[in-house]
Amino acid sequence: KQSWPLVINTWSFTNATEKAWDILFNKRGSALDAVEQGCTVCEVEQCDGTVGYGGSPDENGETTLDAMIMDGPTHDTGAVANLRRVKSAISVARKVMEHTVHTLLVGDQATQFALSMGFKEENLTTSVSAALHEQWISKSCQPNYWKNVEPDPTTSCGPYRPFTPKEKNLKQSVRTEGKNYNTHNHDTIGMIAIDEHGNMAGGTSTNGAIHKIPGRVGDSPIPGSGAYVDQFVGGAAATGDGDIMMRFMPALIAVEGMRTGLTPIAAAEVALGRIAVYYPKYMGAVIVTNIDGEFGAACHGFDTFPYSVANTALGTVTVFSVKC
Ligand code: SD4
Repeated sequence: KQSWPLVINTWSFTNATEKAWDILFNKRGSALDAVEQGCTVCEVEQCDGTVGYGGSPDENGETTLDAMIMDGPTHDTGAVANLRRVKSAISVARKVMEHTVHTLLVGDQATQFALSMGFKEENLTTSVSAALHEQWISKSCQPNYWKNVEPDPTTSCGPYRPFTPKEKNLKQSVRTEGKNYNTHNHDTIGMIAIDEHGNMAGGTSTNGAIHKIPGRVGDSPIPGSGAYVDQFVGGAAATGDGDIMMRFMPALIAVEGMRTGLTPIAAAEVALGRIAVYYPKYMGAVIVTNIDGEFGAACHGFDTFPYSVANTALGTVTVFSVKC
């Protein structure tokens, strides 16, 4: 039995879900519009400080944005990574999809494209992101090195310099052994929608990882990693430690799991389980729906993962949560 329309997104970003649901149900709009406008709500609200402007400053203190959108019926996809000085990342991604033959534009050139499409150039720094950057810079790691003391891998401090192999291992041990993982840097919005015609779309929007090396791109704008939809099977979207997750394309794996007959929940678990083989303590989550509108989620490396859903059976936006 089919349950259309439906929207599901990561975390309890219920205003985003609400917006998407209003488009799908009240306005009988398209899945693409629902995903774009739903994620836009989070860009405007700066959901958890990890979507939109004014969050996750890079080591230069700048906020840059990653986003993508994928259309089920055509498999058309648009994405931007490291988008600078433009707030509406997912809308720019949609323009890439609809007005170019490309899939992914990055950095300043993505900005130039956005400006050519009529988007406004704005400073994405706020007093909050400036303070985050200031705090980080002031906690320099350097004295530890001079005294030949191992840096605490869980301390985030700047400025960066290239890690030695030993330091890199120490850093990586956060993902393999799980020391004090920073739980508050992993709140990308990823959304999948199915409209009343059964058309599916998926998308993501994030400001990425805090204190990243400028130029770093996460999983969110990468098709198959941040999100993936197959009109004949289902869709999935991910959130979490993108530097690790993008090596495993969990959104694609979840959809392929459903193709082989797995339930959405089982497919989500398989996708995340692949990553845990290598990085037992990484943090991440996926939301999944099949094309019939059966949905579920899985998470790894933290306590509970809330996600938001609306469909006709629920009648309203409902927050579910899954134990990791
Ligand atoms: C990233 N997946 O860029 C994102 C992080 C995230 O809020 O979920 N952040 O790695």
